[in-house]
Order: sequence, then C-alpha cells, then structure tokens
Amino acid sequence: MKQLTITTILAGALLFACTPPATKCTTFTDCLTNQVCVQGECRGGLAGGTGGSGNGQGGGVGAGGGSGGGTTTGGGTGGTGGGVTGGGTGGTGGGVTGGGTGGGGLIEPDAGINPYDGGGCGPPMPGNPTIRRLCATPTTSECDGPTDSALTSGSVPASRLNGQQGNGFDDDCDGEVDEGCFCPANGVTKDCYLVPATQVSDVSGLPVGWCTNNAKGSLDCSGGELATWSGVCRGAQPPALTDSCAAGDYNCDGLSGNNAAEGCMCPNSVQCPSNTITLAPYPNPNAIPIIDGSQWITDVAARGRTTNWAWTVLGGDCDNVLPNPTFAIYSQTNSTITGARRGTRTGVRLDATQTPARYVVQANSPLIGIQATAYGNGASGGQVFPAFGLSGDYIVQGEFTLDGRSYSCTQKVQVRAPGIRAELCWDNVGSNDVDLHFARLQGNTCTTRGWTTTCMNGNGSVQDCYYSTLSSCPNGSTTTGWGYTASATTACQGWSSTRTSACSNPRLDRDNVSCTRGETNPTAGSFCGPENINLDNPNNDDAFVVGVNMYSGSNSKPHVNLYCNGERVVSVGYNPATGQTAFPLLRNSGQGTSGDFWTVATIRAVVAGGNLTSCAVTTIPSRVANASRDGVPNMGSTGNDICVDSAATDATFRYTSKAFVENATGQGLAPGAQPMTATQWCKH
Ligand SMILES: [Ca+2]
Ligand SMILES: [Ca+2]
Ligand SMILES: [Ca+2]
Ligand SMILES: [Ca+2]
Repeated sequence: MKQLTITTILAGALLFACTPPATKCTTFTDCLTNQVCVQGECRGGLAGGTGGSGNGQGGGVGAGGGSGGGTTTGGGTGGTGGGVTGGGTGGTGGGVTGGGTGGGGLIEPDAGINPYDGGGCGPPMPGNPTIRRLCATPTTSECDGPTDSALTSGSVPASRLNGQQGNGFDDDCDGEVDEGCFCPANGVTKDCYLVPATQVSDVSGLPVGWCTNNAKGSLDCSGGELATWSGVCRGAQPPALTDSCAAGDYNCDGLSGNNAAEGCMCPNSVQCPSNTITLAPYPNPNAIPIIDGSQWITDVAARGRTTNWAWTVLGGDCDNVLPNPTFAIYSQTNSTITGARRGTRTGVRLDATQTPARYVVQANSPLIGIQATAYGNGASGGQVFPAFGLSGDYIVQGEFTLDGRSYSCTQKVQVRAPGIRAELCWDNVGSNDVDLHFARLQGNTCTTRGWTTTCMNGNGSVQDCYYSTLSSCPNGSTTTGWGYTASATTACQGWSSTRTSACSNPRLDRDNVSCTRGETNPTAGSFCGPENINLDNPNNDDAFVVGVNMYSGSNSKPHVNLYCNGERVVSVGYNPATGQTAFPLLRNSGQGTSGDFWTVATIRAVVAGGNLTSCAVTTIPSRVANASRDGVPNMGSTGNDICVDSAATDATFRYTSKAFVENATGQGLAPGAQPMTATQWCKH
C-alpha cells in the first residue's frame, strides 16, 4: 500500500487566504476536531459525529478521525466526518486493519486531503464528491475472501466483486490489478483499471473523469505454477491525489476542480490532458506529430515562464525486452535533422506518493523508458515530438517548473493500426536468429498442413508467412499470395520501418538475423528491433496460427504480442516487467526439423460491416510440460505452461517435421491434419 499523506501536499505549497478566513495552524491540534491542518490553515469541517464502533480505525492521530476512517463505508453516522480527518497524518492507523464491527475494512487514503464542501473555500469545490476512493486492506491476493468482504461492506455490487478471477480493478490500491487471481490461460489479456471497484460510476460501473481513459490498461495472464493475472496493468495510471488548478476531474471523484494542493487560489492554471491521442504507426520522418505541453498551461503568458522541461516516454513489452526502446523523442518535427533525437534509456517506476503520481528514474527497474532532461525552457520546451513505429499504448510524461513550482502531466498515446499484428522479440537478440511464423488456417487444399513450405498452394504461395520469399511476406515481395489487397504504402513505410516495397498483406517488416545491441537509434539498419507480421484486412472468420522458431544460435527467451486493431490481445512469454523470466526457452537451433519451435497461439478475425471488430485468441498449452521450456508442468486445465516442441535429437520433446500434426496419437488427429482445438496443437 502506497501511503498518501498530506506531507506531499505541503511540500512547496504556498499559503492562500480563503473566504471566510481560515484558522491558522501548524498541526492538526490547532484545529477543530473534525478538521485537518492543510497548508497552514484548518480545513474540513463536516460534522464528524462519533463514528462507528470499529476497532482501531481511522488512523487515530486525527482527532475524531479515530472512529471515522473505517466507518465511511460501513459504519455509523460518523463516516463522513471521520473520512475527512482520518487520512490526515494518521492514514496508516487502525483504518487499514480496522473494519471490525464498525466499518467494512475499507480505508479512504485520500481522506483529509481533498477538501469537501463546507471546508470554507467555496468554489472551486462545489459539493461533496459523488465517488470516493475506498481501498481494501493491502494483500497479495485480491481474490481471497477479505477483499470482496470489504467491497461488499462498501456497497459494491456482486457483479463487481473479484470472485476467483478478479474484477479488473485494483481493489487494495497497491498499483497491481487482480494480483493472485486465477486467469484463463497464459498469455491472454483483459482490460484493467488502476482504481478500486469502489471508485466508479454507479451507472457505468467504470471510472470517471481523467481516469476514464488514463486509468485503463491491459492486463496479461502469466503467473507461476498456476495461471494468475500478472498485476501489471500496462498503459494505465492511477488517479491524481487531487485535482489541478483547472477544470477537470483528475482524482476521479466525480467533481471537477476540487483542488486541495493549491487551495482556493491558484497562481497558475495547469490543465493536464484527459483525452488520449491516437496515432498511426510509421509517421513521416519529416513530419513527426507534436505533443504540445505548453498548451497545458491556460495562461498564455505563463507558458513563456516555464523552465526545465523534462520528457519521459514509456512503451510496451518489447521495449523492456530489447536492448533499446523502439520509439524515440525528437525536439522538432523533422527527425532527420542532426541532433534532433533526444533522451536516453532508463529504468523508471511510477511513484504514486507524488502529486500527481509520476514516473521517476529507478535504474534497476524492469520498466523501461526514454527520458530527456534539460529539454528546454519556455513554450518550445513544452513541445516534443515522440515517434512510434509500432502499435501499442504509450505514456508521454512532461515535467516543468513554473514560478517556482514543479508540475507534471502525462499524455496517453495510442498507436493504432488496423487488422492483426504479431510481434516477436527475444532476450539475446544480436547474434541469435529467432523467426516469427504466421500461418493461415483456411483456403488451403494440401493433404499435409504445416509450417514453412509444407503446404504450397497452386499459385506458388505457401501457407506460412515468414522470412522466405516463397511466402510473399518479406520486404521485396510484390505478390499477394493469399488474395488480400495491398495497403497504402504509408501503412508500412515511414519512421523506423525497414520496408521499402509495397505493403502486401500479410507482410513481414523485417527478419532480424543479427543486429547491434548498442545501437540506440531505431531508424538505424542495425538496430535490434522486433519482428512483426501485419495483416491489415482479414476477412470474417479468417484464422491463423502464430509460431516462433529458433533458427540459429541458442538459448533464446522470446516474447510474443498479438494485436487486434492495435489493442494487445495476447502477451505471452519472457517478460521481465511481470517477472516471468524462466520460460519459454528455445535451446536448439535449425529450421523446422532440428530447431525448437514454440506454437504460440491461434487468432481468428471477427469482421462486421467491412471492419475488424474483435479477435478470438487461444494460447497453446503443453500436454506434457517441461519446466524449463514450457513452464512448470500442467496441473489439469488450469496449468500455466506453453508449448515448445523441440528437435528429434531430444526425444522427450518430439518435433521431427514441419507438419502441424506428426504425433498423431498424442495430438488425437490424423497425420497432416489441421488441429481444431488449442490442446491439439502441441506435439509433446
Ligand atoms: Ca491490487
Ligand atoms: Ca481486483
Ligand atoms: Ca475531482
Ligand atoms: Ca529472424
């Protein structure tokens, strides 16, 4: 549990007069029992009442809050008052473990920080918040009974409880979603939110205000022996502790502009962006889109007074696996100008104790970003040009100083491409050649279905899209062997793309055979990028299977993402950010007959009205798992392993040809057939 205390608010804050004049204070003891001391003046003032009878609730330090903190949700009449005072300097007190007889075990970490109506400041604090951030006791498993009991006591309906598989919310407010909850199969994903299930609209059941877009992310199923949600809600940010000095609901409590950090009078109005920016991948290198942070400052004249701008950009899974991120920061729209590329790779972590929460440098963190400090001053310092070649959700954070105060805002950027994309990266890229395969499961007449050239149709195209020119997939291919029309050249050519030929469908953007691990420029030919296969325009019900082959080298640990219209629908394999670093392990090299082959997943397109609307995905489990290659052995239907078939020289893990089915008995199918279910795909 990250404790949010008023100390954070006080740092660097100034004293402002409110009407009516507030009582001056240095500690809470100078104030009435239902008030707290904020920025040198007493705040709060709701009738606190006596609170419930819970044990040890409310942090104790704040007078009157002792009984209140926990009673906010389940207790007696003192709930509101206690909430205001409870979190003050106490915060960590009994409220966390309280509940007891009076409360429901929920705490309000922001209590006492956000001023409510009646606090003496009047606008911009119109009315009490309709939504409060109520958190369950921190735990390593949100799916144990106590979390749901606490939510129930907070009037969260049964439909939003965790049960065995989680609810998509961070109910104990520890920065992880559904940690410890079971998930369907290694690699599948779901939407997630970095808010508790209490902090949502009663109508929509979803977060409000700034959190509607910014607290939303993508959560992957990984885990250890059993498949459990990783907890890492990729692309999501938690609510701000309090609102900013401008319109907007950044603490996501249903009120706009209830700003505790600045009191009633803000010296400058800073409006952090609420909406996401959607971009296409591969921008024109001469016209990288701008993010203009100077516009976050409402007062035009004040923009020129900003100093010390710093920009930080975070990317996706493969940016944490590869030696350097696949995106870049430029100081001008023309990325080809010498010196325009800025910033360096660094580990970062989200520090929720800051106001607002922001990403800070932590060198050993597995979460990787590019940070450009001393970027500039004035309005131009607020203008940055981040370039993205790959679909995914990115977070762009801008920090600056204005009139002696520090500010930070984040802008969420969604890079979206239509259709299906498979993305492969691996840990020891550089001198080890791993290959991505993407085979279609319809339109084939072969008697033997399989990878590479096993099934070659009459028109010369093969069933498998991979590095071979026979597949019409790699750069230089001009045919569209599978019958899909080509896309416009802007779909595959542009910043950081290595493709120079037409954008056929499907297409492999590059075959990473070898590369320079120390190359930091994503536009360099020797840059260690992922391998991607795109199919922009699948037909309804078109289905594909995705695989990974260890072609040369040894002992690679790959990661694969599948995207559907730019949204991550599968994230599976090696992932330092989630701690799944033991498997899959591709040990032996060779194409097909001698190399290890990971059958990753199948994906089927759902197309309506000519548009891809969703994708049905299934990851492939092992039948007889090997702990080092597949993960720990399968435990019935809830096992967490994956399928790495290996060479004939390793008799335990059968892989002797490139056909989909060769272990007919084990796979339950005739040799040469096409598997229909997930478990039929794995040979060993
Ligand atoms: Ca959590
Ligand atoms: Ca949850
Ligand atoms: Ca608010
Ligand atoms: Ca390769």
